[in-house]
Amino acid sequence: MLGKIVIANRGEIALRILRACRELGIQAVAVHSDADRDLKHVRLADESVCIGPPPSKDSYLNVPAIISAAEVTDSVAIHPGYGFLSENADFAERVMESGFIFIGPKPETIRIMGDKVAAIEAMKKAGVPCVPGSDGPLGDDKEENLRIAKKIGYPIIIKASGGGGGRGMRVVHTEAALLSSITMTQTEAGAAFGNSVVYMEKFLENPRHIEFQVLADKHGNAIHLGERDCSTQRRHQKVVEEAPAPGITPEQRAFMGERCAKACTDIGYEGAGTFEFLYENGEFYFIEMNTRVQVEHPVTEMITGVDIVKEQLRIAAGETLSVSQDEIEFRGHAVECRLNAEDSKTFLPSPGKITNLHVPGGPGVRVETHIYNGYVVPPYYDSMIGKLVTHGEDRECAIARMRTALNELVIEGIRCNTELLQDIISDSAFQAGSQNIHYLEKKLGL
Ligand code: MV4
Repeated sequence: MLGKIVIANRGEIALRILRACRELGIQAVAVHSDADRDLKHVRLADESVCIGPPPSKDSYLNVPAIISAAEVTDSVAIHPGYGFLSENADFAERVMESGFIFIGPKPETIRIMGDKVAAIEAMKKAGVPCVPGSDGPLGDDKEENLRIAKKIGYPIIIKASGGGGGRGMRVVHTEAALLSSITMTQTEAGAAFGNSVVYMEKFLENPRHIEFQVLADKHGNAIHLGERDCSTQRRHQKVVEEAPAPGITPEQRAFMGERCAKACTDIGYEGAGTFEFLYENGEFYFIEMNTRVQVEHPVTEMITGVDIVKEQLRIAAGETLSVSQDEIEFRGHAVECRLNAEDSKTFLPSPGKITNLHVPGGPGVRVETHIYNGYVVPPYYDSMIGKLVTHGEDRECAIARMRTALNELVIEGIRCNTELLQDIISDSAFQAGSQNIHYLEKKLGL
């Protein structure tokens, strides 16, 4: 097993990674900004190193500072968590060149998945179903682009190859708007991502966002852990996630899961990963792959019993996966609510001191948070302060437990989005499991 690792992240995921280290007997180094001296995992870690002033660009994105921290503490590996440097291929490369293990896929794999045109091409080749589209980058031939769009059929969507997660996209409804839309998306993409390559896809009007979790080791073994439905989102920020996805049959799960696992072996994938799909009219269409552990990984852990972060650590250490596909059973249903330090109605961030905290409990309730009574939520970072996860024998039970858990939750001193979450969980449309990617924004009247 790994001797000592650096946790290059903050908040709840840093604590989650620390707990996995504890279970595996791995020593853990917390790296933190000046604003994060009082983080729970910093207190609990074996060692801690301050890597810079509060702004992320000077601390959690400060590559030399993070690598120095690994050097001075005699660490052997770096876990990037999610966000920050987790999907930065150059960072992964620098980590390896400095003699450390990057806990994640190979830099080349991260680079391919960061280039959406390359990712789609790799997935098509591996037999993963993709959205009908331009089969590669758009060129400058106007007639050709008009012909491609006509063949796909309007509406179409133009996406930046360097984008992803909702950045750099434009929907086009008519032929008249196509050429100027391509030019505008190329210009914006060049400015935002330093890459003006764009591609075209059929625009799906009312899809669900369903993603498959995979694990792959360095010995050619790859498995899937089923899917999650992450359709309940606002401005590309997920709010509630669940596993399994309502209405997906065991046959669909096995078929798509096996496609994803096979794609992993085909491309030599190593680590935990997520295949993102749009799901409409009974069909899955691949859009992107995430090469990191995701915020919503706990719902998958709850229904499979597999500890995804421990698997990441084992894979990085060169071990084989601790479970085979035959051993994976899907049990019950899990729901996750993201707790954000923000106003339920205005969504304005609400940093500050937590003056009173009561966390829920009981059967099937899991709380993933770094906050504690007296903790001051700093204003510099993402507003997510934790996650409430419930599990039950079926979806109704998981939802009932979530309602109770949200009711029990008391966070005073700052605003939290608890009311919004109660509203969603109590909504008949959500309870029916019929949510698509437009559900929440429509409900909020946006
Ligand atoms: C799409 C789409 C409809 N059709 N692609 C947005 C985030 C990025 N990951 C891909 N996105 C979309 N791609 C086609 N061909 C609609 C979206 C989309 C979306 C996707 C997932 C979750 C939330 C979303 C919200 C708006 C648009």
